[in-house]
Amino acid sequence: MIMTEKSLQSEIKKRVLVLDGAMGTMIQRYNLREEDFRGEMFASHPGLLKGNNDLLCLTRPDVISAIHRKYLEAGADIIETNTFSSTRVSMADYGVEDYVPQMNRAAVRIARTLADEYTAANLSRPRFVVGSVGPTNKSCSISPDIENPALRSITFDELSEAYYEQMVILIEEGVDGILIETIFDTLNAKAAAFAAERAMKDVGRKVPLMLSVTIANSGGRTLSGQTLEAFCASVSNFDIFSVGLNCSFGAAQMKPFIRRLASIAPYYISAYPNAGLPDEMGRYLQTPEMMLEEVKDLILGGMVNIIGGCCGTTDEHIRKYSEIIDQARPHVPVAAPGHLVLSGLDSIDIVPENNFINIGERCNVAGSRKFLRLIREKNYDEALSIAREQVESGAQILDVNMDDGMLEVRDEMVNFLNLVASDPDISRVPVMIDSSRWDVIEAGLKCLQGKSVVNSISLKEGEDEFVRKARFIMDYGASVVVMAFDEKGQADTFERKIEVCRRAYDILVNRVGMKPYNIIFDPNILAIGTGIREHDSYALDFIRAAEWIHNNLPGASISGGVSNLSFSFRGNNFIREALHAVFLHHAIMAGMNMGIVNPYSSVRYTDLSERELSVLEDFIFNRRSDALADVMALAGHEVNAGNDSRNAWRQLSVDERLSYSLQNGITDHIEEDIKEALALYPDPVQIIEKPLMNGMNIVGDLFAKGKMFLPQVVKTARTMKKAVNILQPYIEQNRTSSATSSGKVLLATVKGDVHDIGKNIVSVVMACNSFEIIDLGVMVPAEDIVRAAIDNKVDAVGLSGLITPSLDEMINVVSLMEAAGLRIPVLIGGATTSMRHTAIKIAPHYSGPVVYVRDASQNVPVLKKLLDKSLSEHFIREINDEYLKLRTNLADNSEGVLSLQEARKRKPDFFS
Ligand code: THG
Repeated sequence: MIMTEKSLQSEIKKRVLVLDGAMGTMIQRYNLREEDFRGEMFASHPGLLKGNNDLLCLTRPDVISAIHRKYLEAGADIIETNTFSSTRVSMADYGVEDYVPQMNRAAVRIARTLADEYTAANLSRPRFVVGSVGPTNKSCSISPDIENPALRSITFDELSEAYYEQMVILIEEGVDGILIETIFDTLNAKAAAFAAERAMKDVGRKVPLMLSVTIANSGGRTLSGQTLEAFCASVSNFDIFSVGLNCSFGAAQMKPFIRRLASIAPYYISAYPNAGLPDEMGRYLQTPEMMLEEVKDLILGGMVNIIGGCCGTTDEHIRKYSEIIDQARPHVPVAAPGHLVLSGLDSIDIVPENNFINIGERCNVAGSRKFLRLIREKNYDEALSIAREQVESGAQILDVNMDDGMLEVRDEMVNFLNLVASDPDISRVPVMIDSSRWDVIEAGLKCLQGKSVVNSISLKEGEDEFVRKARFIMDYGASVVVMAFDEKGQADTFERKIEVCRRAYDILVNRVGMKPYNIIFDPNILAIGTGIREHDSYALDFIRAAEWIHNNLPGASISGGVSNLSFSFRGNNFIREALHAVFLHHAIMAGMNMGIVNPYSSVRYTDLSERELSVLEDFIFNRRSDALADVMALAGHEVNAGNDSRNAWRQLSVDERLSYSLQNGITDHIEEDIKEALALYPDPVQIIEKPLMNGMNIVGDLFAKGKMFLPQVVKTARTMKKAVNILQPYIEQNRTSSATSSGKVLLATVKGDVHDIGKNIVSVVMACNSFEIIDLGVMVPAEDIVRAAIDNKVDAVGLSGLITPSLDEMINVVSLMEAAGLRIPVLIGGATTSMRHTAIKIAPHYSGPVVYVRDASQNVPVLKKLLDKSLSEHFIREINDEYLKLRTNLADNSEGVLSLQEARKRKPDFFS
């Protein structure tokens, strides 16, 4: 193996490097058949292997090698190994997971040989190989089941283990970098980056770590809902070489996001856009000339260091870049932020000198009787409402604590954090994992895609334990609350507090290598007014310690549990809140910049009278021994809870309220509102079809415009589900004896696609109209759909898909239905589907009716017409005429799809 002395690190300083284009687009051009994918190696492998592009490294290495060569010939400085899906997790779909090591090994060798050949031919122009690592088909932070938002199809550890297996081989075989790409879920990316760092350490060879995110819509968030700022905060612990964007957009649409990323991310910047936006057929039509026009700005504008191509790009596209690459101005990475940035879905800057940060204290089983009761009763909906209300009331971070002897603490933590993650109104803020149990903290860190806070560690069990935990927290990219505790116990006096904090700071910064801004000191807020004389100076000692830390331990934050201060005044909320307000006023002036607080507190410092202030300040500063008595005398004030504008929408009409709940995913009032609506609508189905669908349609529009992001949409769908569940008994009652089935319908999201929100709504609406629904779920292979359609003797099949590859898969499904002799109607729906694509690409492969359905509300009328003998003939003729018109407008319908005749020939064995 030729080892180029020149490394990615040194070359990138000199020029903008060209990354290759898409592998998939190029493979398609070979029109490979099932036999090509199988080769001799998998000749007798059960199940289809066509489409498993990575397998070609083993079965058609000549094809992969030829494609790499084309890109190198076209001027690519960096080629990617054909290993995007070469993990155990993704390969399990095809039953070839045990070949993962072999596949990765072969893939690197093919690419390495070629890159070295080109390097040897021109030593001044070294070529590099980066190991491609995709997101897999599973998500660590998005639930696969709409009814169970806490469910995950894979855990952080499982995924990270699978990545590790792949990466060890990539690194051993000599890649020049690891490219974690098409990141749609930051927790998946963290699992990958974590595995990469471990693999580099174990193999003993460090290579640049490159990340590339894919943005889900024009709102500029990832599919899992994070902003680019939030993403950068989440991965800031890793030693990253470059970060960038790929897929999802053409260069023109990508540009503003690249500019934003380049202005915040302290790394080299990469961009590899698609060949424009896909058309209704899912095709990328930008010619190399057109693409160059759009990419020009990125290359010449000083915005990137690495430029390449994603879906739809070929060697011709990449070749075009070389025309202008010599004039390129490489991006100069910005400086890393010198302060703490935490994130949930959004990011939050924590600058000790700036604003005070409120941390909500109420999701704590030890700090709220109500929260404890809800968790004990497993009433998670209402427990989540507590989280949501705190965020609405101004909590910027959420403290979550499940430490209770009667609870399965770790399970409850994981479950609750997963629930929080599925609610975008809550998960936009970072989480503070609060537990005295280390295993709970470890488990919690593996659930959160954002940059979180661990609460807490201390020197209680000595330095070794402290260092071990601190290292772990650093590896997982969190910041940490350090309590002023040591081997001798809790630091209660000023002197003890600063002694412990100084020592902890020294160990963390100088020995562990933690950035000072990741440290949040908590010098213990302890209760005053207990009647014990030694306690009287606790507030003052905290304030003095805060001032000392602020002046002597630069960069660190200072926090504390504010409500502890007033434990002695339990039962008198006015005194408690007034005491907190005055204490915070002074502590913040001294340097405290965060606090675990009750966000509902309504007493403000400025609301207090002079008399109240002087009494409370005397008490807090321990100025006179009789202050406590005066504080007690302040009792009797009424706290004005204040009915804020948050609930103004409750004044609207019941239709508007239902629609509002739907749009905002609020389930709290659904039950009462539906009860009210039932009195107004004679037929309960109409409540679904009118106010609820109305809300859903608004959601659909906002999503399409990029004004809502996926987790929000999932939440609204969940609300719909809940509403429908409440209505179900009324609907059934209403139907009584006339409850004959309108027909049996099979629904499925096709293979390769995990989206099911639309399908679930369709299912609900159809079920409400007396259709019997068999829902096969998501990622359903064509064979399973056909088999289930036959076994269940269904009257129609509905296929759903959100992403572009689903379009091809739908063709595959109807072809297989044709081969199996089925002629029942097929409904086509989902975000990327269109009437044109249905008419031109899908319908020709099936002799039965194939009907494009625009939205969820259309399925029932369409299906009623299709299944009604007196209407169907006319309706089908109408549709066929329309489709024929569309087809004759576009002669080209031959590329890469099976003809009807071919489809009939393709009878898989299980039909016989
Ligand atoms: N430092 C750090 N973490 C902490 C604390 C701290 N976590 C827990 C706690 N202390 C901070 N959280 C709370 C939460 C609630 C209350 C006090 C501190 C509280 N609860 C009411 C009570 O007990 O009277 C409960 C009333 C009810 O049941 O609703 O006061 O110091 N790092």
